[in-house]
Amino acid sequence: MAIRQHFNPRPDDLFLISFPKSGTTWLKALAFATMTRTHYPLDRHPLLSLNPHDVVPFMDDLFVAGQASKLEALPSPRILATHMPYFLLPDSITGSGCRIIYICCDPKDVVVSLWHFSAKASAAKGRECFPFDKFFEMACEGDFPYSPIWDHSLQYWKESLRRSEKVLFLKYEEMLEEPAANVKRLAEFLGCPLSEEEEKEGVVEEIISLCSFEKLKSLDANKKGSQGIAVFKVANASFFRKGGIGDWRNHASPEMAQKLDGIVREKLEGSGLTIPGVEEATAED
Ligand code: PAP
Repeated sequence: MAIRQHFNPRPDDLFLISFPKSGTTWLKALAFATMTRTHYPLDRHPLLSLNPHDVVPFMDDLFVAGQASKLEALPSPRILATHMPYFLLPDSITGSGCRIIYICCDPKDVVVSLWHFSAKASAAKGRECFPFDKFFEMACEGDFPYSPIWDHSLQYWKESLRRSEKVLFLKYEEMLEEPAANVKRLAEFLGCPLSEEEEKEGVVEEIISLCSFEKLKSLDANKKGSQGIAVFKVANASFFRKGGIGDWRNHASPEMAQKLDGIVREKLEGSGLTIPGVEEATAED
């Protein structure tokens, strides 16, 4: 992979990493808004006219598109994203001491979100989409790009325990529940903590509001246009489908949910990592 050989990290690079459909777009918006809050007034912020994926690029996409030089042209500190599992990250990144923020999400919701996303992409190419049950089964088998989901999260979890000052591990569900606490945590990790004055002025709430699902979904920049390269182009609007948690209940049977939860629980056992929404074992399990 070209990226493994040719990517040149800078010491102040920040990497936003996730399994696809785990809250990537939201994390990009929040990290970018938090980091640039003193550069732009939040009511005239670039996120009002650009999609979060425009302001925080996927570095692997740029390599695949032969546009790696765009990464070199970005001013420091760069915020870059990837879905790569930890073991595939270039050694130049893992050995560099660069900061990483990882976000995870209940795998059941991830599968639903990914299924809708894939269905749209298939429809756009005139192809048929996998039936949901089959797609769900593939997730249980770990038969997806970047999979298995649990291994992806577990590797970054372990790294966050080993190097907590460099790797911050976030959970989508906790961010929805306590956005203010998580924005403050993000700001501290980014080295730009919110001052008392900013807190009094309501900057935290402004960041949350600017990056909220409803706000971003309503913007022209996210209703129109697309992301990706050549045949892999996807509409910006498809990154703002439903938002929130628990949509798996509208797609998967309780038995399917129990199966995936069971696999995830077993794989995470003893690691200390728990994922909100992954149910505790019941007596029948
Ligand atoms: P990606 O990995 O392809 O970039 P990602 O952004 O992780 O996708 O999408 C995951 C979910 O985040 C989507 O869920 P859904 O399909 O169940 O609707 C998406 O709606 C949701 N999402 C996007 N933006 C936000 C936001 N600002 N706040 C909360 N959730 C969001």
